[in-house]
Amino acid sequence: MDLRTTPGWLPFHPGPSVPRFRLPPGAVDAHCHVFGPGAVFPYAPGRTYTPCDASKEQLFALRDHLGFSRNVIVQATCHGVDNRALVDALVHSEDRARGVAALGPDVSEAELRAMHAAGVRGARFQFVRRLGAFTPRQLILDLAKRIAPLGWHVVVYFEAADLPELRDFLTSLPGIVVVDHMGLPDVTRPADGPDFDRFVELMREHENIWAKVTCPERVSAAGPPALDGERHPYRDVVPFARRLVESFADRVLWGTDWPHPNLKDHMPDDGLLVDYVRDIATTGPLQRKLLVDNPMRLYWAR
Ligand code: 0GY
Repeated sequence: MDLRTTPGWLPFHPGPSVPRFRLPPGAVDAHCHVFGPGAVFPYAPGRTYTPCDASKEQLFALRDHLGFSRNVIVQATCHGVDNRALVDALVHSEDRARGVAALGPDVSEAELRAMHAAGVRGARFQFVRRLGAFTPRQLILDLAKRIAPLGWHVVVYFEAADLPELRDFLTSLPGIVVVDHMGLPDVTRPADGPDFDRFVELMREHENIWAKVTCPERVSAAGPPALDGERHPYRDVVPFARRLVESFADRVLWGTDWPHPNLKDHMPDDGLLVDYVRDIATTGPLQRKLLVDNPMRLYWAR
């Protein structure tokens, strides 16, 4: 297999700083990935990008460096519906990682049960055009019904402009539905304006919908954070994440998104990203819910 990365690929930060924010004991990095290594776990033939390898050992070292206790590893599209790299990371995590898999139409009950035993607790479906074909909606509904008895939830990844069209479908899904990266809001619009209100209303009206208040580095319109020593990065994204954390304290999750696939203009310092959490969850109780209680309830209690 050709393992050359996509042209212009930015490798993850080689030496993340030590965060100034001390994470609460038991904190979970609830959104991160493993890539390959491609020589062992080949990337999917139909992928839209080839990343640099990002191994489980590197992920677990980052976990320890940043002060997290656990990871939730999310299947990225470059591995398609071949979840072997994910499952390998889970079974070598000493029960310190759970997973979100990608499922195809042919997945068997035995495969679902084996993934559950390894630590998978959710299935992810993406609606972001640049990442390739979408799973047909009827198939997602069928799969959502099949995974519900295992106590799994559905994770969806879409862009804010597509929410009006997706809304009826999303609200028809059974069980908990977790939205990646706050539904990728346009942060050049106001956090209390009609666009983001749409997302907030979706969560207000549907108590089964959760949000990951993740990925300021992807959502920010301001570009790389200034290295001013204050360590308050991605200020333009803060009001969006903070609004969700304060409105839905029991239904929000946070994670690094390491190794940050497909970023174009800069690669974040993961230590600085952890400091970002202080600005979106500003009290100890909110921080504990976001980083410990919510992910533990969703991923380790079932
Ligand atoms: C992308 C690619 C993927 C996902 C993420 O933030 C993410 O979870 O980056 C993917 O699944 O391939 O460019 O957003």
